[in-house]
Amino acid sequence: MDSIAVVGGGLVGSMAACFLARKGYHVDVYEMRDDPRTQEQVVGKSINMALSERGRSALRSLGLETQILENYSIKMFARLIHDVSGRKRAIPYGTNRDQYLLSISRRYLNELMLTEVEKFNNISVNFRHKLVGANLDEGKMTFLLDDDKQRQRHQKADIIIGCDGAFSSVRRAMVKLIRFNYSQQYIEHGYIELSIPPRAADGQYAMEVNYLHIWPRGSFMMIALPNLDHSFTVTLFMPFRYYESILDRNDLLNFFKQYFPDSIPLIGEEELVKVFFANSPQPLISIKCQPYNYLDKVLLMGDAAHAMVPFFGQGMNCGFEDCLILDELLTANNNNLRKVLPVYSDQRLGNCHTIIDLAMDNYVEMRDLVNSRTFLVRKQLDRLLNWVFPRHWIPLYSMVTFTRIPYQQCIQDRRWQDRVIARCQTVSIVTFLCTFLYVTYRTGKLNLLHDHLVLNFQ
Ligand code: FAD
Ligand code: EGU
Repeated sequence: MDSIAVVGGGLVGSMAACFLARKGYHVDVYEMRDDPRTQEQVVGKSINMALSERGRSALRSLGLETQILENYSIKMFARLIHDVSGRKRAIPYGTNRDQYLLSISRRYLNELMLTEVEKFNNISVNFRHKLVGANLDEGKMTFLLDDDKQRQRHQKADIIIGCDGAFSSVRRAMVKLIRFNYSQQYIEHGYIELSIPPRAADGQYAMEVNYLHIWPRGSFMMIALPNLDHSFTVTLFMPFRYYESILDRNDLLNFFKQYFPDSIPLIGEEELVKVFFANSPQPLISIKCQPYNYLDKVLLMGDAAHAMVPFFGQGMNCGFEDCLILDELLTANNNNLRKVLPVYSDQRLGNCHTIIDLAMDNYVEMRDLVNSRTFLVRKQLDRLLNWVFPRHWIPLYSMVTFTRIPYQQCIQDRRWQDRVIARCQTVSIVTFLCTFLYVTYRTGKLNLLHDHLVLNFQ
């Protein structure tokens, strides 16, 4: 059987390794960082994230869903929108309590996956291995072991799976070999993570727990997800030029007093100032590439294949679904991975490009309309129609978040819904105008109109 190298032991790499090992393949995982379980705090990436159906179904397939659901995540049944005056409004994700997102710690999930990886005796994990070069035709890889000593290690595999994130080295090696398409886009916004600690008085959550908290402010926004330790992780998304205009403690506190006043006592003035100025805003990038395979030798999965902006909460979910789809294709193709690679790429490309676009649409929508009426009206209209036609009218975010309907099909359904709404609008406007004209004509209030019509008909 072919030997497999998985480059990147993040969320998607460790999950891919489990699925492939379950099929009987021997898998070597190479991860440039140290084992997170031996470390104090993992810096950088967001601390908690929203897990939904696509990610859950992959975890379910590995038998990991139940423990996450019961012990290691927090259900978020609705968004809780905070306005500038501190008023809060809930908009549920579903019509009853059956639809919710799970807030889960990135670190916990990563450690859970690595512990799962270790249960397979046909997987070996190599930490502190940074891929620095590869000959993809021969399956040869060069790893940097120790940053100081420049120690290198050469390894070989029949098939290489690149799960090494948005700045993938495996992907870089593919660019030169085939007609590889690539595009990337940094958005104007960067993010900073803050924290709302448990309430000092009783150690309880300082805000309503089972919600995704949102502070939409038009050109920028803040969101907060609950953690198991009774804290919340708050993420501020804002254009870089705004960050650049906040230079000192005064600027920052004035800014928060103006736009997020209710959050100041929750975060704590001192902590807010400390954390804000100790961290620089992180960029957000969206990446599309094509194809995902190199012949029958290499495959890109997760962010390495499709980095997206986080405004649909789908990056990890999509990466987990990648693993499940590869597994399903293997089952359907006699577990012949070489044969499956190009099939996977063809099948997955359109769907991934669609969710990358949808995430960017949400970014634009968030930037331009979250505050405005149209967004809320459409959300409520969707809810109403979904309540009336639960099986036939599923809002776009529901299809994306709570089903495994391929992303491409989700937007086809959405286009159909948009057409229905547009037609209803036309019909109601026309009906309204006709009624208006008829009534004014009959009541004779508009004699001018009467005369005009009579004259014209004679
Ligand atoms: P990564 O998590 O980036 O892992 C890649 C791994 O490869 C890392 O461990 C890295 O050390 C390793 N690596 C990199 N280069 C090399 C190399 N050369 N050699 C060896 N190893 C290497 N998604 C959701 O589904 N829900 C959310 O709520 C959500 N919120 C988000 C919020 C923010 C602010 C951001 C930025 C992202 C969010 N995402 C969310 C997206 C999610 O974080 C990513 O989609 C997910 O982490 C991708 O996993 P990955 O394993 O493909 O890549
Ligand atoms: C951003 C950062 C709320 C986790 C889009 C909703 C997100 C998440 C939304 C992050 C928003 C925005 C949707 C889901 C989800 C909402 C969604 C965004 C999880 C339109 C940890 N977004 N996110 N839309 O509807 O469909 O609640 O970092 F703030 S889950 Cl920007 Cl459904």
